[in-house]
Amino acid sequence: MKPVTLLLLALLPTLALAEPPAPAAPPTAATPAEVKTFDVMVHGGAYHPARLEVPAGEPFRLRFTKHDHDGCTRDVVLPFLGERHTLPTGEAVVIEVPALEAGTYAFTCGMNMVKGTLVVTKVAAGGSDGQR
Ligand SMILES: [Cu+2]
Repeated sequence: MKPVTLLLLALLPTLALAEPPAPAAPPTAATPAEVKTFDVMVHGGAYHPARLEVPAGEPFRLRFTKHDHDGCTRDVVLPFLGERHTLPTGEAVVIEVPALEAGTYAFTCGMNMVKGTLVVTKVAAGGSDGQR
């Protein structure tokens, strides 16, 4: 057997381990350093949920998955970020959101008809690894 073949065989288990795990589990408080992802489904011309509670002061991700086929919800607009994203049907679009101050932030469809709200709330005590 050639040394190259042996090297490839040796690498095989490593390659198998490199397979990323399926991102299925909901965010938990057990891993504070991890950036949380919040899912928003878009179907029936509405956001589900239309109101999300997210923690203040830490970056997070919004993951929009659109199932609608008509035009209304094609784009999602996030005025507080100054961003507009096109949502392809059946494909998750992840939007990185920087740490926000407590408050409510709106996101809408491209025509400002369908509305969603982010309720950004200060998280009470514990769990923060960013202490000085
Ligand atoms: Cu619309």
